[in-house]
Amino acid sequence: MRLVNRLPVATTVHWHGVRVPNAQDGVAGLTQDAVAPGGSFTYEFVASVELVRRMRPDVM
Ligand SMILES: [Cu+2]
Repeated sequence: MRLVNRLPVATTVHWHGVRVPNAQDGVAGLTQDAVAPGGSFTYEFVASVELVRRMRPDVM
């Protein structure tokens, strides 16, 4: 999945509660740098049924 940040602030996608490779887990400042406005990041892992069931947006 490719994140293209069109927000005015830095962001990531965190796959909360889903087993993905650590480097793909999307915790800014811990497992990756936040994606700056206008930047992008490609998350690479095999999507499981578990992941598809849990996908939902959280805006903080
Ligand atoms: Cu989490």
